[in-house]
Amino acid sequence: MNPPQRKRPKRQLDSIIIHFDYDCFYASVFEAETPTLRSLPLAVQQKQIVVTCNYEARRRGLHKLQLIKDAKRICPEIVIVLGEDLTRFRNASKELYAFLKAFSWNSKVERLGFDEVFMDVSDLVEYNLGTLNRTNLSESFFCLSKNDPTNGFAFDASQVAGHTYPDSQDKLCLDAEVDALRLRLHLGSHLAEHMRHQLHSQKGYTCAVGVSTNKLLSKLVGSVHKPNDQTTLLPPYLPHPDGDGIDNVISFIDSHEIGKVPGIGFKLAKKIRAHVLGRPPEIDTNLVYGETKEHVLVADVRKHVGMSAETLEKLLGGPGTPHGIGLKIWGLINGCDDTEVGQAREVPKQISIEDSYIRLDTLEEVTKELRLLAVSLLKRMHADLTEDEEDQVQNRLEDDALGASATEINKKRWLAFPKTLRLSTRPRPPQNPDGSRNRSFARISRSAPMPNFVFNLKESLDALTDRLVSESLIPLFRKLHPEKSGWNLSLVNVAATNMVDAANEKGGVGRDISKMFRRQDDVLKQWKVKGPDDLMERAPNGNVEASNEVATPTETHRNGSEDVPTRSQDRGADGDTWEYGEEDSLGDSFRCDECGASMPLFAMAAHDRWHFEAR
Ligand code: TTP
Ligand code: MG
Repeated sequence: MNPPQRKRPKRQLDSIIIHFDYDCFYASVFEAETPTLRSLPLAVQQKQIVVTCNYEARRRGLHKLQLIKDAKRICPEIVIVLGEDLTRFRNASKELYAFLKAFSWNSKVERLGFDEVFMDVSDLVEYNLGTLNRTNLSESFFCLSKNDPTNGFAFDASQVAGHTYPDSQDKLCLDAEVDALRLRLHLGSHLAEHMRHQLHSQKGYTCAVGVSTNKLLSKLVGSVHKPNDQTTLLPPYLPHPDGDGIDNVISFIDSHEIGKVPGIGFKLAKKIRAHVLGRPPEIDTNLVYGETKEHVLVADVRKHVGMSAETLEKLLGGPGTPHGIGLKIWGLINGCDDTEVGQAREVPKQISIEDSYIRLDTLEEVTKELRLLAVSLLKRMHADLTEDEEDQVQNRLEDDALGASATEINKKRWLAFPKTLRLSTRPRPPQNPDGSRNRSFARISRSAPMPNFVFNLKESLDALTDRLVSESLIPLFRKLHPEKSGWNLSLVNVAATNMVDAANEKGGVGRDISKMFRRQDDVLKQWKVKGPDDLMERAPNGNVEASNEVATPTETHRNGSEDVPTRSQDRGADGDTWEYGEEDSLGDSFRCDECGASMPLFAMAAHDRWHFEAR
């Protein structure tokens, strides 16, 4: 028997989770815009890198994160499109997310990066389980709407839709007592298939889909059959009481390299591998994504002498890692993940815009760049945080009651107010005596209350930008870099954070623009600051952050870009732990100092190696 500390964590088996991963996402966005591209080998370029390519190109030997010059050599007929501007990907991601979300009853639909979505469909499955005719499972009907019993599709509940792990397609024996979990997974798989087909026929996108009982397993199992396919992890999910303790979850997860487990990032995997091997593993420099030559499988880790949550805590815990990391990782390598699928949000948690620079070291240049970033930020705030007025008449009535002219009413209204403006920079470390320079991803930041004037929809963008730069961003910059010169920045980021839904504002103030301007001073009064110096303190991670009522402790490390949830780590992220819902800890895009290519942090190590090899 296992010693008590090796006890396997308990698995929660109540939920049915579907994970969607759009196939070659950036390339698909271009294909959706221009369908004739579908039959051609297509690569999306950012600086000198193929960030992704379609399957036609992959058939001809191209792959993600390849140098453009190699791609051209291998496939001279390759069609290359530029993917530096993320707007079209962001928009497509939002559109597809909205499409999938429309199927949800409980709104537990969470985006991860631009191209992955988790859905908790437990309620839909449970409802349909209740209406099944157990004596005739093969002629079932899956109802998609509680209000309309005809809205749905016919399906065979005795079978799984798509592939399974393990690879068996036995029909459920109708006479035998039907395993309840298996039946729920069947239903989940049919719903997944239906949604996949709808996504394809109505939006033109294909994806790889996984169905299981938690986020970890659904994501992992979804990548078993790629592209344009789906896989369901079949029960048993618990070991047979008299058996050897191996169930499908364990046998599935055991075969993965430790660094491929979502939530076990590059650094954690490195430590675990070294612990299990008793030495650092050999790195294969020819492999992309920082893979190792020697694979350390989950099974090797799980069965390693003395392995337990406590051992992992001792090994991985310490400054920079959250408390309970051992238990969390022990859970993951046993197939347990109790992270909830996040509730759908109407508005992003934050909006941030950034750019990176080979050299940025004068105030004049900084001012110019801040202006460009401020324009983008304001445009994004308008695009993402405002909506068209639907109820003009109602507003007019209210407006008249307040004694204002109806003509003042703007056609847009704010959905949410970011209450904090944050400026972050990444100073370039000084040169070493040998002329080399250490790579640093450390950002420093300062925050201040978002000035009220930015919410004025009647003011011109130019005027708002000027004020934002001169009244807020430059002062923040001076606080961040008090020295007149001597700094050299490789990145500048401006962000609107601390989002408060307008609908949650007292009395729904924010839903009505005309009232908002009359009351905004009241609404935002609590965020007013007496003197910026009062606000600053050193955050635990060494960053300088604002600490007014606005800032929450977690914000000190929430520097990052986009309203994009965390990127997946399954390609060897360079981060530590992966919290599914935690935005932007890995969602940042980083730019290579050498060629300026922009990429997620996880691609940096591989990218560096390419430079090394290309020299
Ligand atoms: P991925 O999911 O890694 O790739 P993909 O969706 O293109 O391909 P697959 O079918 O294998 O899932 O990344 C999603 C998008 O992120 C991808 O389309 C392009 C972008 N991306 C970058 O911008 N830089 C990178 O380094 C990588 C790996 C991806
Ligand atoms: Mg993908």
